[in-house]
Amino acid sequence: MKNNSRILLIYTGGTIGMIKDYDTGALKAFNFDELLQNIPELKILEHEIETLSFNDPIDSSNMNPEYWEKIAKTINEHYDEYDGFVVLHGSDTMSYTASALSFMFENLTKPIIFTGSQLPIGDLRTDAKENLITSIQIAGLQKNGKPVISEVGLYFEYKLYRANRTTKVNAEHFQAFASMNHPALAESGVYLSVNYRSLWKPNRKQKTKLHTGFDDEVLVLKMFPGITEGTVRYMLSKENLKGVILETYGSGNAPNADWFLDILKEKIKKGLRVINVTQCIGGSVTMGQYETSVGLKKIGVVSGKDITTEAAVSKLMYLLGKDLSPKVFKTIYETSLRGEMS
Ligand code: ASN
Repeated sequence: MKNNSRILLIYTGGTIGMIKDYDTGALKAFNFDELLQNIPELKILEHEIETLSFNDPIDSSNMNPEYWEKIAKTINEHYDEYDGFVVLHGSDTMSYTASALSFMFENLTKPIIFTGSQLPIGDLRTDAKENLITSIQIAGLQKNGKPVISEVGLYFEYKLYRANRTTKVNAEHFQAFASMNHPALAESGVYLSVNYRSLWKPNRKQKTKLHTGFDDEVLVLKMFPGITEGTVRYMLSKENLKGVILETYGSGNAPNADWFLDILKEKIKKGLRVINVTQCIGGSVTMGQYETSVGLKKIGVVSGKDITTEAAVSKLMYLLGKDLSPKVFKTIYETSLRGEMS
């Protein structure tokens, strides 16, 4: 018997729908209809599934904010017609896109589940079928007539995560993603077990609102021992640069040499927004814990707390698009908007 969940399956590209190009031997995106023919199981699922494919499926390395907006607008246009959305996406930049969508949708009341695979769906050993079928089931989960998941999730290899907490951590393992600072939202075994306590609680009285107009004048500056004054100055002097994710060591530490702090101070004074995010995949920035982060705090660097770099980039683009004063920007950035920080 069919239950009432209607799911829109959106195909953007990625390994899941790729096939080998016999000339070059490389994997390239292929047609969505062929992809669907490889999953006859879709027809026997209890949910009603409709599909929509982007005209030119892409490897997710070619993703960008314009494309994020396309995905978000597609979902927004069909928001009232479906109970849940599943987005098929390459795994390489899935955490970035899914994080971006989490910021684009304020007061989301339905699931948007991102998934993909490490092996194409046509491959005998593929992980694509389980990822896709369980993602659809998760998107269709209802309790008391309401969706169980009301946030942007990422499902991969038996685990559903809050998307803006994830990072791709392995290029070969089927378990390609990790969420170090937030527990899995659900686990799939013989039963689908939902971790209700870790879910985002939506405010269903508020209307869902789509935010677009991200500002991409940003860069990620990863600290490494030996980085020179010239390099830092050159990067931060880029014309029109508005925001920087400073990937620091450990709990938010960076060189406390005068030249380094002086450049940052000068740029922050001129309006550059600088966010401190740790290079570690788990744990949090705590500015002031070590002498090597006291200076950053003093000059007005914003704390990314335990946000991932992926979520930090899209949160920065999102808030830069809002034209906020430096003070308001700092307060909002340091607040968890969609469960992206603890
Ligand atoms: N290169 C692929 C992509 O991100 C990787 C994958 O999907 N596993 O599109």
